[in-house]
Amino acid sequence: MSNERNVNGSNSKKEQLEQFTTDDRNQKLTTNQGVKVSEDEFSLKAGERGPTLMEDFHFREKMTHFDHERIPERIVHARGFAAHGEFQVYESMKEFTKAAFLQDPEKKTPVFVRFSTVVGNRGSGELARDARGFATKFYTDEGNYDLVGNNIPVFFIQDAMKFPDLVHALKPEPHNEMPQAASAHDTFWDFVANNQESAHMVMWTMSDRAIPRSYRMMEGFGVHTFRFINEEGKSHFVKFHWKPVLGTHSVVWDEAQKINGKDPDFHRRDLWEAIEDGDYPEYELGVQIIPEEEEFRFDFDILDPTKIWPEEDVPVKIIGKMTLNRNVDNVFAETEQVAFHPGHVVPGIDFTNDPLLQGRLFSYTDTQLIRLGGPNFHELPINRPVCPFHNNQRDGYGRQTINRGQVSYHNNSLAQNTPATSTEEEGGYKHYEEKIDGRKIRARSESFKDHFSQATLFWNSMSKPEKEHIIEAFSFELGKVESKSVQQQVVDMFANVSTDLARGFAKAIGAKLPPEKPNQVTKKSPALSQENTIKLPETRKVAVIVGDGFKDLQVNEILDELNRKGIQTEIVSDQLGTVTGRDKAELEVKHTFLTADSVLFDAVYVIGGKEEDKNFYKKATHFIYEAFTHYKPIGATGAGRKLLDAAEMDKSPGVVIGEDVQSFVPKFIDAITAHRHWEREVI
Ligand code: HDD
Repeated sequence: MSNERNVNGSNSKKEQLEQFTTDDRNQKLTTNQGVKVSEDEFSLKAGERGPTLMEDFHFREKMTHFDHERIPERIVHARGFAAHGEFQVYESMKEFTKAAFLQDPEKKTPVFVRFSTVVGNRGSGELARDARGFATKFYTDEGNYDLVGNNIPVFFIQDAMKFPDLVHALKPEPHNEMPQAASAHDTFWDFVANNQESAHMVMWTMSDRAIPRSYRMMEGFGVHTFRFINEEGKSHFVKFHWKPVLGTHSVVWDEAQKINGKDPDFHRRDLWEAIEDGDYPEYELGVQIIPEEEEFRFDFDILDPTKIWPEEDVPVKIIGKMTLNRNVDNVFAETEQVAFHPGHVVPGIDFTNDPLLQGRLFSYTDTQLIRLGGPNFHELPINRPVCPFHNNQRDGYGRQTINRGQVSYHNNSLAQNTPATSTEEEGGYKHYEEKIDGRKIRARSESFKDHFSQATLFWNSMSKPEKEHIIEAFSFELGKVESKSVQQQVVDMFANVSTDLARGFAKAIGAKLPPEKPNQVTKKSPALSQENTIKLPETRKVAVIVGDGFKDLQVNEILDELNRKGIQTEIVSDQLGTVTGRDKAELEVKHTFLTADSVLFDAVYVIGGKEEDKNFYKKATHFIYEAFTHYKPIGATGAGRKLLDAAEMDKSPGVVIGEDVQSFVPKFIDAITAHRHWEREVI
């Protein structure tokens, strides 16, 4: 494989991967030793009814390989899905960083992004209430840079020392391994109440952010404060953001739970299909930058990973765009074997003393050693840098590189002291020379001790429906907790955030209400509310409910208009095949009421069928009503209107009744663009 420095950018990773990619179609079946196989169904036996023979090398090889197919799943973020893409900076970031991939707007850097849930195992449902991992590997010309972030900008704990405790509390309880992929259980909430630094992140995980509509519609955050270092060696503090071009959107909790049953692969399917359809997911990269001199200007410690830098105080500068444009060829080889590490940095990006980040810098390589079975995981195709790599590391399980020569040490004279180190000017990584003067101490800075102000800031910034969702989420989660004491501890803890919040869920779980008192913090950050996000109709999925004998003459025109706007329409009926209208128009049915469900769509468009077809209308009504209770846009034309009248939905916000293309389509598109209609009264 080529080990030459890549100059032309965008496809360098693809080209590299192609050298390892094989297509077994139209090939002869062989053993792993390349011997052609004559028979692949019957083991070699002593007689037709006799025992299998040891000498059957084909059987033994096939079975042994199968027996060893599984590797340990990730201790966290086990359930994930990934795609390839590219990143391009909008303008040179030279002023702040010398990182080569952030200099040239013409340059495309290949990326590989893995999205994940945190808690559930590899086969768990994807709509769990949970943070989502958002890990990006940039294959830069100076080596791999990994931005290993989440869709929530803060973390549960302030020191990596507590990570094993957090994960033990969050994972299924050890005595009965329940519940799967859920934080709604005693040990998690016991951890929360007894580790109050978690307050801010818990606010996020109880919010709509924890049940995204799509990986394409969630933000990403590097969480920690990192450093940008420029050519002159000057350092700026930086936080990284990914902003989805489609805006940040969520589903509702009842819907999330149903999706987990109807389609546990909902998020991966959504990402996969979008890429297959050419609707490439896009995210803009944003940075918040604080000059070194301003480190202590804020009422929080910028090294504390439980704190955001409110965007209104430190604006997010948008500096580039990432486009995901290629699905993987093989999930195991790529998505499962990719190894991320926040310590994979390139010159121009450096760390800070955030104690959570510092601990992560140890953990990620360590976990790959067990998960990927040894120190050579960097040689796996997906993990290889696209630039050359040479050093004196040797051997180990699964070593693939054949290093020529007798020398594998430094310093040496036999190989003229090569591979040689590089000066900073030549691109050698030099750690930022921060002055450190301290005593060894196990302690936490006083400046990390305010656990509630930003939790209240988050609460204050929510819209009314978002606040209601948070109260419902706490009520659900604590309603599943058995210990009354833990329930009460959580109520008392969140009374420090807002007594409206704590009293709201205390009532629902029958706990003692804390006394009402005004919030300590009154500040809001509008950027935190999803109500203020970008709203676009593109790639939204509409279920079109139609039965045989439908009577809308303009159906095809309406569907065409919606499709022209990038809205996807899929016909749902009571049987597969085609449905025929009164005017003989035909529509191809994609799903039946059995194989599809309203929770899998963003909106419903009701055309209806023959009026006397009671069975069709019964199923259609259930479908539509469920979408209605999830605040989804609903449109109806022709006989479909009667269905909405009958269920008294017709006058509700987000319900669009139309006669013809001109009056119906624009209003329905607006309703779809709005995503959900929270002002709707749902009984
Ligand atoms: Fe972590 C995986 C994100 C704190 C230890 N982490 C992992 C992944 C993401 C994150 C996205 C999955 C990467 C992939 O798709 O392969 N982790 C975070 C964020 C954190 C965080 C945003 C806080 C800001 N993590 C954190 C701490 C530790 C770890 C404090 C331990 C000290 N994380 C791990 C790990 C994992 C991991 C055990 C499991 C699988 C892996 O690394 O490759 O090492």
